[in-house]
Amino acid sequence: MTDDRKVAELLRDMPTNWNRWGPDDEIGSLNYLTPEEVLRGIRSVRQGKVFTLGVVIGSPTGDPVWPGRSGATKLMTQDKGHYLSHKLQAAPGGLEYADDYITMFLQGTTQFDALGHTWYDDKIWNGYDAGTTIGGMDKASVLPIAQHGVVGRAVLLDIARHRGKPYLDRGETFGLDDLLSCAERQGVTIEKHDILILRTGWLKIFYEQGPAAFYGDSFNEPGLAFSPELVKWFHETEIPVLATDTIANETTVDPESGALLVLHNALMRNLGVLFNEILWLEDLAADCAADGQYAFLYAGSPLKVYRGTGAPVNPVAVK
Ligand code: UVW
Repeated sequence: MTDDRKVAELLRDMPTNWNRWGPDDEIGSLNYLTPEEVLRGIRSVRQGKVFTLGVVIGSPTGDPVWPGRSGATKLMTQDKGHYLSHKLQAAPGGLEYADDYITMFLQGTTQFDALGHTWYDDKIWNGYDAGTTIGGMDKASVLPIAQHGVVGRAVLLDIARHRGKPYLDRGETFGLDDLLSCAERQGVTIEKHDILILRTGWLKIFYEQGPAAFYGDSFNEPGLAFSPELVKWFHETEIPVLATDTIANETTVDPESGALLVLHNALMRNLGVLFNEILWLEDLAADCAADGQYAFLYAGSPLKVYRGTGAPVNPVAVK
């Protein structure tokens, strides 16, 4: 079998949600998050504690990004120096101001992938032709997700803590059994339509040990690994969103087949599950371990980028 057939073969008998919400759908499993589901999320709020889950953009530390992308560049177009060195006149009343701009990969920070972001067999989410991605995504871009907003009950599964380590190792994988045993140990029930947030601890390596330790000789993130049972469970549990503290939400290379990012296709392309990536989960996870509350309200929406393949977000968790 040629390499480019591997994913198609692996996923041949796997479920899809194509056409479940009609031939024009562009938000996939976000359809599960109805007003009733938002209220279910609100009912999970117990203490009023707020956690923001976005990473800092454009700091001197740099930004953790998928290989081939680069971190944000942030530049001042005007600051105090302009008034000092160019003898600019302050506006009437004494006003001076600072301005800046940023160039960045739209997926170069905490972000949502558009549903059409990855594909195989020339078809993206809902069966749209992959040609619709040329020159900007005509179909299943990040914009419809941004217009809808993402709000619901979320459950954090702290896989690293469950395995008794500060972070998972390079390429370390876990599967459905681990999700279920972790939930049981944490005393939390994963309910239908829950937003699933998985902590591996992996992002800490970038910030605590630096990019060289994070990328290593060959980039291979830890994370969920494909199995038919896992995909069927996502389908049956009708999970709308998968969020993690890794760049790609799944182990980079599937250990069984050697294929790249299989779950991007099995879950995102085929089931319409939204991928929210590169979350900062350390503070939230420490708090959940301390008070035992692993279910909470999640609210986030990517920026409204026209025809974008993804867009930054700073999600908020309210416990
Ligand atoms: C790729 O774009 C390959 O991955 P991600 O969705 O994690 O950004």
